[in-house]
Amino acid sequence: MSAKFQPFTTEYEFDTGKLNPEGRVIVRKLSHMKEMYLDQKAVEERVEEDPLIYEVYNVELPETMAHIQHCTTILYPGKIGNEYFMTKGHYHEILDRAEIYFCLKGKGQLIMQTKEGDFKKLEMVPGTIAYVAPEWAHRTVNTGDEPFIFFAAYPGDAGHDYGGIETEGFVKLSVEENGEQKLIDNPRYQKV
Ligand code: S6P
Ligand code: ZN
Repeated sequence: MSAKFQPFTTEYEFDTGKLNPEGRVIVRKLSHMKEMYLDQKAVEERVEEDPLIYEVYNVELPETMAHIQHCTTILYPGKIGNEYFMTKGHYHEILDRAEIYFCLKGKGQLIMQTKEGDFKKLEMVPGTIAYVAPEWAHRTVNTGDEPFIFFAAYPGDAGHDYGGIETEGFVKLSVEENGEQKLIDNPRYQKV
């Protein structure tokens, strides 16, 4: 048999959004991202319960440019204070690596920003394919009342840079006000 990396398939489970085999699973609860929500009083009230915010099911592949990483994210519905459940968000460690998101279930937003402070929001519903262009940090937000599930594919060597986002946050926050979804300026955002 050839020494080449062998082709293979992974099964997407339509009812749960998980992969089979599950691969490398990342589980993020509120306690893993406490500082990222604006309303720190609401965080303190919920942190003992420690709600599950999202899970990522990653097909395991070498982290080299030759490969295409792919995974599903299941982002659960809920809010901390009036801020919707969201992913941490990141730049790619190699900044100019792009990514494709394909929404499979539920509804949400893909919010993005550049290091220069540009901001962009895309609405995602089942069937939406979103292109995260090179150099844009990306975070997803569940604005619905069921799990928001999407598939992602990106270059194998992209890596994840959470550092900047953890300290500066995103330009805008996605919140519910009087039963309506709104984007508000993030008072903690500081352009680096
Ligand atoms: C990876 C891709 C997604 C996210 C996942 C969780 O480049 O963008 O798979 O990793 O949605 O988000 P985060 O910001 O916690 O990695
Ligand atoms: Zn990414």
